[in-house]
Amino acid sequence: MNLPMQNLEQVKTLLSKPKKIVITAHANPDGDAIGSALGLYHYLAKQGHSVTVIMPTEMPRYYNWLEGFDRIWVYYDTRSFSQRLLSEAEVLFVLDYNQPSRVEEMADDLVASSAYKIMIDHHLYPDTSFVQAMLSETSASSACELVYDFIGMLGGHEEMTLASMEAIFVGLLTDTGGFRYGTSPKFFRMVAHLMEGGVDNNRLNDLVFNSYSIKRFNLLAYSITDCIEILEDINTGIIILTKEDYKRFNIKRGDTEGIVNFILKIRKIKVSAFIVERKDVVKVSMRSKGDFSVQEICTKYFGGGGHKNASGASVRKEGLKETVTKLKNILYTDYKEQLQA
Ligand SMILES: [Mn+2]
Repeated sequence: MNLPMQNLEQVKTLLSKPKKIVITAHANPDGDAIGSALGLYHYLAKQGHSVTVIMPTEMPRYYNWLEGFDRIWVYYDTRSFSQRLLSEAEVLFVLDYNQPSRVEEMADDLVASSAYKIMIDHHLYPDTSFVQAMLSETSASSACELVYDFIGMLGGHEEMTLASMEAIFVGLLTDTGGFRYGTSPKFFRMVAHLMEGGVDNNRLNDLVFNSYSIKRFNLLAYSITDCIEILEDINTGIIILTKEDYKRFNIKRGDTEGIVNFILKIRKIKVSAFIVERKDVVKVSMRSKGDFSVQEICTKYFGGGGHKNASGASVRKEGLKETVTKLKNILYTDYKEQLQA
């Protein structure tokens, strides 16, 4: 099954000759952002294009085994070089995000680039004003699934290299929590094709899920022991980390990825929140089970966004304590019945 893509014919014509291409994904890149970027990178490079990947902010080191990881530029560290790449690009990919604000300080240079911009994403409410072509499907498991579909639309499934397939497999693994959420028969057909192409599911599972550093493991243990508050009456769990925790554990971007999911392992818990205090921002990430939409809460009350069962927001107005209190008030006032049902 091929999803419809806006302006596909235009994109095909454009990519029929070698182009200068820049691939971008969202700030604080996760497995899906990195996987979709590298999956597409390896495919397009093999087609003869000159391709570079730029991430807005620091990359979590635990994906450094992926082929091409060391060739990714971080805008934050290489600003003038990245600016030049963005302005000279003829084609620019927007992967796993759909608003310029999701690339933080890179947003102005991204929007200003005269490149033909192609969005491939699975989040709600795409901003269509800054792209010329779009493959946006909220029912897709991941941006990686859509990049796989996109490569198929270009007729390239049989030409994918193992490096490309492995990168895409990583995003499929991480955005579905190890093939548990958001899957479909079509999803598993894609998994089957990637495995037939040589992807080792066991090896990648270990690399992705069983590869905590001791520091990260200790931080997880501390978070779920000392920093958790369980609101049993509304089936909600909240983990809160302060600036001091960040210093004490020398927490780097990526170290906290996935902690919010652990709260959902508790029976009956419907909603989890992970709230951390950083330099001048409080970050909220939320998860939910079933029909409860944390996307509604993050969008309506905290100016964030995401998916129904996985959303987040950056809060700049309120501090850590105020944010926690605000969230509890919202849950008890507007959602109590739904959470107790
Ligand atoms: Mn994603």
